[in-house]
Amino acid sequence: MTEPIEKHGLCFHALVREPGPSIIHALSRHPQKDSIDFARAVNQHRAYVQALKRAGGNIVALPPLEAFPDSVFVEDTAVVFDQYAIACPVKEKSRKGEVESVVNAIREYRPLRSIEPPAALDGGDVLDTGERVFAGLSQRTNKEGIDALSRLAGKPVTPISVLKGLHLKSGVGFLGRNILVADPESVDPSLFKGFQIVEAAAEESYAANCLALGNTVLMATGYPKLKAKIEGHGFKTIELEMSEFEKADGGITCLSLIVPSRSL
Ligand code: CIR
Repeated sequence: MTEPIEKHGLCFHALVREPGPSIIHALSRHPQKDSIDFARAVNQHRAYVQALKRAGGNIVALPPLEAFPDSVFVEDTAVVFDQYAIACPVKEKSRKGEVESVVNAIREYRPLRSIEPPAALDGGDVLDTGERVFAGLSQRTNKEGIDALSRLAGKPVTPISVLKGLHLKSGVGFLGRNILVADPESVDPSLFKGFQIVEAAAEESYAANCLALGNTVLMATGYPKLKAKIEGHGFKTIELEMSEFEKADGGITCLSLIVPSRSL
């Protein structure tokens, strides 16, 4: 394995789930959804897990759930805050059955709360910047879901209309130090008051979904302009092949649930 980048050692758990062969049937509106390659997806997922390890993560690997084609996208099933985690009322019928096994694993690290339908909330719509949470009003998350999140979050929750893409985090990533990466076609950057915005160019919008772990940013490979901008802010980047997950409408953050820990 490549040497760890983060010198301070382990500082978070990362829940992941390797894709099963059924990933070829994942929900998607991507034009190439019918060419998802299972073997390539597994290899890309393994490289992703290695990157999480390099960034200092302790990997919690859940077994593949063949009955659930989208179950590799664990991020959508729960939201993890410092004091507790929330089991998400996911809207898509074919994904509801993913939630139980993820929250059973999270129970180990955080007490659990839940939000009930008709509220709908996917973890991919929850962007936690520490003091403030932004929540996407999207194809998957409704006003009731955001209201319920606001009651539980213990910090201000700002609704943001998602103009393009599946989830809020499809178009916005939080790097830390008050810096956001954003695709201005997916969200109105002026809504993120007080934040410095690193804009993704239109042809690089897919890479706006990136995952900052300390000073290391995991991002999709092949987006040189955004990579240079992120590195210009002092971050290290790890580029990852994401083609098979992109065809399934998923991005970098979708593949893990990060549970910060001080006790490791
Ligand atoms: C879905 O449509 O639910 C999956 N194919 C993709 C989920 C991506 N998750 C995310 O953006 N957080």
